[in-house]
Amino acid sequence: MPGFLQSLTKTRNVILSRLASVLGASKITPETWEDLEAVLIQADVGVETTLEVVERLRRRAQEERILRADRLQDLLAEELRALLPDPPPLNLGGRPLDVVLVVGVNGSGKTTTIAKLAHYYRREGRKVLLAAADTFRAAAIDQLRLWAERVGCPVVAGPEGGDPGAVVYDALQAARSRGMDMVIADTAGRLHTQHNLMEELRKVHRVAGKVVEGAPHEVLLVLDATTGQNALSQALHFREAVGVTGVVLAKLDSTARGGMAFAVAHRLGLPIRFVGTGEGLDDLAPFDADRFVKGLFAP
Ligand SMILES: Nc1nc2c(ncn2[C@@H]2O[C@H](COP(=O)(O)OP(=O)(O)OP(=O)(O)O)[C@@H](O)[C@H]2O)c(=O)[nH]1
Ligand SMILES: [Mg+2]
Repeated sequence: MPGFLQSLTKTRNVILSRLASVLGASKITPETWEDLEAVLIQADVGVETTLEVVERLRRRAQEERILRADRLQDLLAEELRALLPDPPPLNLGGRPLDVVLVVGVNGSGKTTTIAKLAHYYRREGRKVLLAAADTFRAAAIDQLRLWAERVGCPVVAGPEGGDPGAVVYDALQAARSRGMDMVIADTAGRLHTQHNLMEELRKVHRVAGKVVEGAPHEVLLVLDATTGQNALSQALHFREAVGVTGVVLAKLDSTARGGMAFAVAHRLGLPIRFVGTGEGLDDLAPFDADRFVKGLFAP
């Protein structure tokens, strides 16, 4: 999937250009560590995670008697890779109806991601139905309908301003009676500080569980990668409110802050499942930790 490596271009450019000067052929000095910290922080790995990584690297260099800075790049790649644990497979498949709830703040990329996911799973032979549970604006419902037309899958929507729980309820019933095997539900963007909206999300979650056992089987939080570290506190709150099971990192192609993936995985303990690599239907790639880390250092 060329899109995946390509989407790392901006982040890679920040890391590589600076890393080249830090890890030249010179001897390791105390400044090497400081400079390395600066590179990682600039790529939005986050201060805490950066300090941890560089400290581990420093210790390893000492133990393994590494004196030259140019030998650090491989070690750095190993330490970064270790921040991305390999998660179990997505909790999808093996049941009559899978339910995926998609959540996130305003404009993070939810609706676009849902269209991409529907396209992705339809190609895998799944029968996907979309639930337009973002009832906030009529435009949101129209946007999902337009995407669904392009993807070629049905949508269940309710009236503008209606109850999103009711939309999800109807969508799940419809999916059953129409023999669909996957429902992906769009939700309105909300801030974690909007308590009533977070409560509404909990309700949608509960409704899904009443209609289909164990639903939602995945709750995907769409984070806008261009917001870097700011996405972390959002993620914490969504995780608390609705038990997020995984992250989609949207807009990875538009940012040099791709390092935030490490902080998300490491500090939140949430697996990154997909990355958004552009605005089109095909611009979604399953997250691959090995390729992600390698892709940071070489195109
Ligand atoms: N470059 C790029 N743009 C993206 C990606 N994903 C989404 N976008 C763009 O981000 C903008 C917002 O996307 P939406 O899908 O409408 O976001 P949303 O979270 O549904 O927004 P609300 O429903 O208003 O909360 C759109 O212009 C998308 O084209 C991506 O992976 N890469
Ligand atoms: Mg939307």
